[in-house]
Amino acid sequence: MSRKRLLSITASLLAGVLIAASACGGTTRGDDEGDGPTGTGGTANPDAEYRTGLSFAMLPKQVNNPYFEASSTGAETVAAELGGEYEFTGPSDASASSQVSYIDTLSQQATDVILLSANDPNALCSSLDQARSGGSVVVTFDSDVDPACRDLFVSQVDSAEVGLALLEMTAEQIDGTGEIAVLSATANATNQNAWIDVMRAELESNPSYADMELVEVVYGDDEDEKSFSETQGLLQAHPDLRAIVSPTTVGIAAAARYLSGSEYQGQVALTGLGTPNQMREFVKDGTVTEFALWDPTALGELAAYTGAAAASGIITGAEGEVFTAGDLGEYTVGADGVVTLGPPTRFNAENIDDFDF
Ligand code: RAM
Repeated sequence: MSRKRLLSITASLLAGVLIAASACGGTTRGDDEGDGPTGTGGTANPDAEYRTGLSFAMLPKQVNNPYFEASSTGAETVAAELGGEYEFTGPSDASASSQVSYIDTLSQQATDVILLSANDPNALCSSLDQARSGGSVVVTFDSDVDPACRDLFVSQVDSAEVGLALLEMTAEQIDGTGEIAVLSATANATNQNAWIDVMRAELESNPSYADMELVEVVYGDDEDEKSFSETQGLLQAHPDLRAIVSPTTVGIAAAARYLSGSEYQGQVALTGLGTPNQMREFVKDGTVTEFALWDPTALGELAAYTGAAAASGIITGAEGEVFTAGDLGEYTVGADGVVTLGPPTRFNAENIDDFDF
């Protein structure tokens, strides 16, 4: 029996007990702040208060990435608002094996809420299982694991929407014709792979893209230097390349730097997902016309609120549960424990100066 199924049976059995307890004047989970981590799996109490004093840790794909630093700022603000403790910790390379020991340490520290952007959908599962059985709530954000290995996933934008936006921007910049290539992050990244799958499916099925061909996907591993040299490699291998799509903030910034100093500037289009602060100079010098992203700070905030809501018993991760994430407003848990932030924003010469992240 899957863990989810077991939890939902346990939840139904507990429901009767809890209803009886509250009829007798029992307290909400939000009242007993002194408790250790609770994990999810009980019955949601939408009227419970957020617990204070929770310990939060954000474990990104890798540190030293402005995207995750922005998410961390958001999560830290929420932890402070809720009177909790906060830690940002993780490896300098975006690999799953490097993330394992960080999860194990957080598990030993009995961290209440672990916010994780995963470098692999399956490789972290046994460490995550251990953390959860010790009482930690595990919320993935940005890049998910197998849903059985976490409590909830805070998704930036629906994957299909990201894949479609990437193709749409590409088609607009090359008049829907010619060879395109993808410069991705790591080969196992759940988020980038989901977006690339959507792009491939759409290229095959949508007649508007019949004249565009995806000739290669390369991996810069979310490392600046590797992404830079993979860009060079793509341009050398495909003399007819019209566009590079890089669905990673590290990749697109490195590719832009390469293009801006090369003969390909203005000849080969570059689009994808980037932070306005890293991309501003390349929009201004004409290397890049348009790219997109969501607000990574708000993503970190929503992840922290989601984890706190689960650790406070406000939600359990079941579809349809509703909670309020501070000023971000009300969110509803979707299928498979997914909470979605919202649509991406496109950045170009007209609006890039309005953003600072
Ligand atoms: C990089 C990471 C992250 C991704 C963004 C768009 O910072 O790969 O996971 O969501 O790019």
